[in-house]
Amino acid sequence: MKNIAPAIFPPNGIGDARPANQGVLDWVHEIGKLTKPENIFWCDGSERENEFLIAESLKQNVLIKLNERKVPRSYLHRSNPNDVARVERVTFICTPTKEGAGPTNNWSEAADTYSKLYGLLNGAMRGRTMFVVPYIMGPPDSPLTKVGFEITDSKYVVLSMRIMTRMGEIALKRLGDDPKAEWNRGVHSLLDVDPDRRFICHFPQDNTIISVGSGYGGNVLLSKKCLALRIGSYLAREQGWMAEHMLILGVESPEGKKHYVAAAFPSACGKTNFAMLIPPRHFKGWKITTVGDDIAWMEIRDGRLFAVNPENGYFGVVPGTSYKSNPNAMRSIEHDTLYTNVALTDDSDVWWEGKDGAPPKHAIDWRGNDWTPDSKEKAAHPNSRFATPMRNNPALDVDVEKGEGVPISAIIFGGRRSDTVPLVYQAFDWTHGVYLGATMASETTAAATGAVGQVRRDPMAMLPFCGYNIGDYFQHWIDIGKRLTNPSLIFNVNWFRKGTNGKFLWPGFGENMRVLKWVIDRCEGIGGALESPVGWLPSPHDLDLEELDIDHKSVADLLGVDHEEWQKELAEHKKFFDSLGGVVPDELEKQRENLEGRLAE
Ligand code: OXD
Ligand code: MN
Repeated sequence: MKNIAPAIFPPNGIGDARPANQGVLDWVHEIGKLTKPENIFWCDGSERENEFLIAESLKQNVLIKLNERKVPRSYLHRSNPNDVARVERVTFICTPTKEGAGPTNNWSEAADTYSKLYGLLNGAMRGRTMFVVPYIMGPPDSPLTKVGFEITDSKYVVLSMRIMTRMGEIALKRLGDDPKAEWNRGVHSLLDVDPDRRFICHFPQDNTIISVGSGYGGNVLLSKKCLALRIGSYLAREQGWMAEHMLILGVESPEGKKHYVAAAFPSACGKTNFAMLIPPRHFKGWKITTVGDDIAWMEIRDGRLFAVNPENGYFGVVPGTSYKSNPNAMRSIEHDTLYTNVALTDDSDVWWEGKDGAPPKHAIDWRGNDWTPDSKEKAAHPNSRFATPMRNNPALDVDVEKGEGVPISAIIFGGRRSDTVPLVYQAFDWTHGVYLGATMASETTAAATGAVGQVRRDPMAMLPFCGYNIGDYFQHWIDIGKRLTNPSLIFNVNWFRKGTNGKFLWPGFGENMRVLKWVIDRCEGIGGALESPVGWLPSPHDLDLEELDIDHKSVADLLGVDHEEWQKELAEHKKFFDSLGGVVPDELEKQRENLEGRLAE
């Protein structure tokens, strides 16, 4: 196998932070014996270690240094062109039985898969350095916080993990030396980045992840989708909490009254933009703050949901990000940022489609080829990414490190739908809200490989991330509701509805504040609404549309519930539930019948 990650040799004092926990030492020894690396590098997350790893990565062309004046302390990484997005086809939940993984996951039997993967890992790190990355997910003093270890042969992974998680000493401290303590085992090897030898496998019953053959973020930063969502959702059900694909934001009124909202949108549907929203001028004095942009871990306290963001950074989609679409994201990625697969300008700045200003006359595209505005290819890959520490975000919420989390007043589901689904509506109650989440659908994006723009059901935006049987996951949601005496209100939004001319009806971005304001009004018990077959709908007067350039017809179209479209939608709900082969809880089947009844009235 070609050695695409040659070993590095740290000076004394770097790479030797061996933990005291015997369970970890035994596991690292076992994986070392299997993968046969040149040496083992125990990461401590320090600045000195980071500088050393960056210097070595520059030497090995894993990173390109960007213009220090324009984007200080920032770097560009190019992944293999065959490896640019999450690959759901080769992502497996490896429970002992197929039923454990359920109808929506690829399943592969646990014991067989371990043997196959151990076969691939045998000698896989020869001539390479094996890095051991300790990290925690969650604020340091949260009861929800989990410890993970990722073994990897990729320097890019180590550098990214340092941004995306709280890495190093802090994890060793949290773990302590109890060999029976709970911690996640993650093994990653690039192998030779061959799509035919690429597998992302989860063993929830063993709290273990093995990912081989990829170097792309979502497949290899094992803290994120693999631990915080797939394994996390499994642990959450066992332990009575929730791990969700949700942003968390704070909304503060001019009077200083604050609510927190969690929102689940599928990948690349604007979670980062929503989490960093800047209200339009009309909403003077209102403030939006970010707790998280992708993942929420929630537990019940005093009959309410409280949420923490388990991550420490943002791994966001770059194209389309501009001072117009998301000024806070732009400020966040102006420095200390690790870019992947964007274009490089002649003065070592970064560029992507949708960035402010004119395109450069010449650049090097994401594959490393010359690019000009006349080129047919995109300069930046549509799924090119930034990894940036959350402390870079000017709108970071003050309570982001709070161990007990923030109370969630409202949960919002949403997807990309050109038709049928109104701009916003509210569920009648928690179980109806679970139905809205369970039947959510969205047009597919570039975040995963495969066709773009096809409507697929994506329950709670968790289709690619639920680590167990989706029927049990729905039931878990229903059961959580039964334990809540002060449940979050549940809403559905759709920023992407189009008019008959094929154009978006709603301006989106900062103007989404108008929808958020209605959500908050409903939480405060002051927002008006009309009862419709699909849920509580705002009338045009209930939304604050002042100083917005939008005509009556567009507003009516945005808020309309078209019976013919909804009959089709209902049939799709039934088709989806039926496709799950009998795992859908009766309470949700009943919700579907109720909707059918309301539409027939
Ligand atoms: C992500 C995704 O990277 O959902 O957040 O794909
Ligand atoms: Mn995501």
